[in-house]
Amino acid sequence: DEERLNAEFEAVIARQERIEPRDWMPEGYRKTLVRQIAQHAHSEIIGMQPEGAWISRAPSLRRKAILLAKVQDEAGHGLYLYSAAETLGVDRAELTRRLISGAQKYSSIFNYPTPDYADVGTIGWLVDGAAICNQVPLCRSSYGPYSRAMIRICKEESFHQRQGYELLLTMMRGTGEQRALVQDSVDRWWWPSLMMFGPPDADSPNTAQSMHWGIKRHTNDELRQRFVDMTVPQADALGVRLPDPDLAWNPERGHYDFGQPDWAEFTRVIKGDGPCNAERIAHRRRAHEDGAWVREAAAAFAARGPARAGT
Ligand code: FAQ
Repeated sequence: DEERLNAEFEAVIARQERIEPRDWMPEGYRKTLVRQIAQHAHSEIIGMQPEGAWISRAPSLRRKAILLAKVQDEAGHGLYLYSAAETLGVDRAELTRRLISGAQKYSSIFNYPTPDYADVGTIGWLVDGAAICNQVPLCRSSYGPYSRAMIRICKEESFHQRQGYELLLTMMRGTGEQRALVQDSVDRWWWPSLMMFGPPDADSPNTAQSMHWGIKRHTNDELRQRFVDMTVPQADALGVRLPDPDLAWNPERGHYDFGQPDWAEFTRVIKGDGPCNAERIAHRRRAHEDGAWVREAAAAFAARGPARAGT
């Protein structure tokens, strides 16, 4: 019977149709989706911290309003994604516990510090730029709730990317000191942005199976190349230098050649030993504990059930 169900599942995948929550699915497919969607949700929630730190110090009311809206969008993306994960039979509270205990990962990129306001612009330009590159193909992911969540998320991410680029353009039109801050920020974020796409294909244990299942549509290296090709002309227009001596147009390939990030650093960061891992998790844990009374009150209110209609 399982064989027949699996054959039906494989046929849906082969026809590029969607798997929905009530459809039969192999356990490995469910597990891979929970892992990827939860990691993605955690990234959005932890990703609020590096930029959130600048809300109270943004240089104008306009910049503060923009940043507040962006960070709020990220909270919304996290909630969307937790809801998508819940359709696979996992509990959101449990996912949060797994994040706080270190049992589940979040993107390496959010373990780097944001010492300058220019970092807000660079995160928008490079980090949201990389996120879009990675996530637009996920709008065609084989799992319905995930692919649909991605459509709205990508629209908002592309707005975030433009606001980051506009911020950097403004600073590049400013003083020499401002231009130097932008360059320094780009120097610090370039390599970590390339790491967002995951390890090289040869070292990526999940890519082949995830591509077969249509969860991922491109390999890590394909998307990293796409990001570099998209970003180099934007860097030229901005007037910043990307910190890679090997970066050069290759007319035969029709792509830019580029150097490799420090993969040993990547491994350290995803194992918990990056510059800000401890701080990010401690902050998330504190926020979770501080919010306990809100969850208790909400649960008590919900438990009153239909009676509350009369109140
Ligand atoms: N960081 O076999 P693969 C955002 C792990 S965007 C940490 O290649 P896979 C928006 C991987 O989980 C950022 N861990 O894995 C925003 C696996 O470990 P595991 C979030 C990483 O899944 C912008 C192991 O390494 N976006 O938040 C990373 O096939 C600005 C082996 O790797 C997404 O999550 C990494 N960079 O491919 C918010 C997109 N790379 O779980 C605020 C959806 C790999 O077996 C501000 N996810 N690992 O223990 C994906 O597309 C995929 O999961 C990849 C990894 C491509 C990230």
